[in-house]
Amino acid sequence: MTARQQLSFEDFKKEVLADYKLAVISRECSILGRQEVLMGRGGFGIFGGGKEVPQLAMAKAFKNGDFRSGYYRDQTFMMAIDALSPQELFASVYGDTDITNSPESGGRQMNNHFATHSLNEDGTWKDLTAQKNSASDISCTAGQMPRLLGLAQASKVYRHVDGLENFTKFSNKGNEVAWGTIGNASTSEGGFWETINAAGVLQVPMVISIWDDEYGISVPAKYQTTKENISEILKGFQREEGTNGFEIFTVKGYDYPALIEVFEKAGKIARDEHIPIIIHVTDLMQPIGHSTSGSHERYKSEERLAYEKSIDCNTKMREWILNYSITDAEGAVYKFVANEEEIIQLEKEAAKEVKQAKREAWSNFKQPIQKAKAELLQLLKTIAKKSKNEAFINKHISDFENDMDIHVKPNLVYARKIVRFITEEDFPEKHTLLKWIKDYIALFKNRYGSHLYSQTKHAALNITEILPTYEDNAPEVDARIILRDNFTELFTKHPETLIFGEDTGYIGDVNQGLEGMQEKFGEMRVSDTGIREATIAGQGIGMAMRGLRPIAEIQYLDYLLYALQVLSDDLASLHYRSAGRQKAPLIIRTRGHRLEGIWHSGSPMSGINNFLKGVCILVPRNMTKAAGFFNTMLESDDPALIIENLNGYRLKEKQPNNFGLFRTPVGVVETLLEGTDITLVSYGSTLKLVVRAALELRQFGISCEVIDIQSLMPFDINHDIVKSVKKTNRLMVIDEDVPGGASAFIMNEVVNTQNAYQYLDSKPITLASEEHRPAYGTDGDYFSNKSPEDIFEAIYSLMNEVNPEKFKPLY
Ligand SMILES: Cc1ncc(C[n+]2csc(CCOP(=O)(O)OP(=O)(O)O)c2C)c(N)n1
Ligand SMILES: [Mg+2]
Repeated sequence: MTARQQLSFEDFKKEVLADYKLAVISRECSILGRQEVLMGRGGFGIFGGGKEVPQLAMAKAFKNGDFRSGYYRDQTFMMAIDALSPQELFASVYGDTDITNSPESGGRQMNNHFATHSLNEDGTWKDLTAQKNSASDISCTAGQMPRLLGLAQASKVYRHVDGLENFTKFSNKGNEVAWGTIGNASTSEGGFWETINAAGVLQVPMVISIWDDEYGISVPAKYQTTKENISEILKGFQREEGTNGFEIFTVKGYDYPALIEVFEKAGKIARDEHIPIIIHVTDLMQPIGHSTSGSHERYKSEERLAYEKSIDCNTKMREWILNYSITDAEGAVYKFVANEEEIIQLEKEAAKEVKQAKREAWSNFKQPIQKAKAELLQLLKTIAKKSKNEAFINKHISDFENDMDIHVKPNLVYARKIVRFITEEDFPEKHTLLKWIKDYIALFKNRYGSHLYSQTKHAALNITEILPTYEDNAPEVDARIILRDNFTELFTKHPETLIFGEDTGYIGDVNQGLEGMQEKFGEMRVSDTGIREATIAGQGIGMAMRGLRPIAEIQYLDYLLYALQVLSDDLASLHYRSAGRQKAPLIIRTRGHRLEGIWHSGSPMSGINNFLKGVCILVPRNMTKAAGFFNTMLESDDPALIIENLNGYRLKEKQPNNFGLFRTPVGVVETLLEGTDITLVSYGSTLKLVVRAALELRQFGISCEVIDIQSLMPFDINHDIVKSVKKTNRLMVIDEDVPGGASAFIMNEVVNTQNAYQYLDSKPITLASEEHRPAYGTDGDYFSNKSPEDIFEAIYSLMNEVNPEKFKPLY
């Protein structure tokens, strides 16, 4: 061996031993982490034991700028890319809410739901190309797949779209790979298959590793996977001469050198050629079972457990290290370790480091809680002495002192119980206590409650209104033209915008709101996709996480349900679950409400509203308003769902002359008609009917004030509706959702949150659709949704109750 070869052997040896040590550290974390939970120091624990070695290999191929989209088993990988320390792992088991201790979610997520920070504390982007990135994990099995597609697609966009040269914080010419990980059993989920097919079509730089331990909790492969072999059945996706498709590798999870080779190769193909890759990593196992919720001895046989032990990747790597020996031409022998003692030493060190990390994490978690408890006890004792209820207070103090529970909660429970005994007294310490409680609650409300929406100056609520302007002789045009011309302006102004969906590209959407745009902006920015709403949403989320401004089109509102899991579990929770350190300002464009038949007329707004807390839900009444929302949201860093009116594209609207500039404000209502007898509140397509009914009622002496909500979430932030009710003293909410749906939400906002109840002289009324789904055709609509006649009569009979002399019964 030459001196140089010797040196490189020394480097190699160092790397191998460092890798093994990390594998041991990671395993120790799993074992001790589980113990901590079983001792009551954490609510739940799930760990990455049994999957250490392949993750070391994945980390070697993972470069700055790359993204991981994975699941709870990946702690070794996260440690290997330096994005997780053992101490941080334990902090998240304890649920430490200090984000410096638990950077992955600041205590909001279960442990091992990893994330790196894409955003600085002030919400501005970090340089993602200068760090190794991980999207924030979600618990839903395979839920990480749809976004993986978008994370990978972003590289393709950055490589091929002109005008993105300045986006250097996000990409270096599209040389970034998105790495997915998924458990074998989770490949049974639809999201996995949809992603695989879409990635094969799109040809994006994505490497999916399947960690195969032949189980999904207690359910073995024979109930999960056809032929019990995922790479076998994926073979049809293998690319061939002249076709698109995947490269597929299979490798044993304990074979360290083979794993390194496969991951290097996969990374290179994906990075250079933008080809998606599947790596099926077999022969993995679970040394301590699935999670702390159970023990696998319950469902695995003795033989199975013994077999698993025999393929433990850490043990196998250890054996490989011990047995490794090469002899050079001169007969000199090279080994990683001289004897087993050396390796035992390394293992002892690793175990010691983990113990120390655990101790520090626990002390960091417990110290502020105990400090608060000590302060509080001192204060409570003084209060007890001064109070006439000393005996009662002392009982609580003594319970508090004996309570060994180390959480924030007991501090508040006892303090708040004691407040009840001093309501009639007044001394300085009482006020100190009241302030202490208020401040302590505020601190943790913020730690647990911040960042559902953006808190930056780009938050949707901070983007102010700009009205559309018109030439004197502005023509009335088909409303879809207004959308088209506005999108054209936006796409010219913002090279980072792209739009995609079913029939979105070549024909420019089913209603031609994008007519001619593909020709103008290219297939990469205005594109058709397969019929696959979940991954359309995922594409949008992933690309938005990498600095692009995607508009994902869901062809009809009713089909949003296919994407709802992704939008709810991933998009809506992203900013919140990462405690404001990741964002995906995705805009979802769709069209819905009243048209023709069960799946093209639905208005399932209550479901959407409830599932998408964290996303702006915008319901414009016409296309000028809709275009204004697109303009607003592109200035904002919040995500949004914009629902256009299906029956509005061919209606005439006056053509503005400030396309791309006028903005519809989020969270602000608009009064369309002023009136004095009743406030009518509605949104979307229904508004036209409400206005018609209101005008007809005018002829009969009933004066209606009509308010367009425009934005279901955030809702009427200026509380303008209650101002109207104060004047009219009557309220009716009209929509096309089911009874008790969005109308109940609106009623609660107005009557309860805005306190309109105190101004009401009549029962507040909701007028929604029938409970059954909207039936086909003109008459189906008439008997499913509320018509202007229904609205007229409902208001008229309310006025009949108020003044039966003036408003004689209709029937
Ligand atoms: C959509 C969904 N269904 C069920 C669960 C409950 N669950 C959590 S992990 C798991 C098994 C996953 O097995 P596998 O994908 O093989 O990963 P492993 O834990 O074996 O690494 C299940 C059923 C979940 N988290 N999400
Ligand atoms: Mg499994």
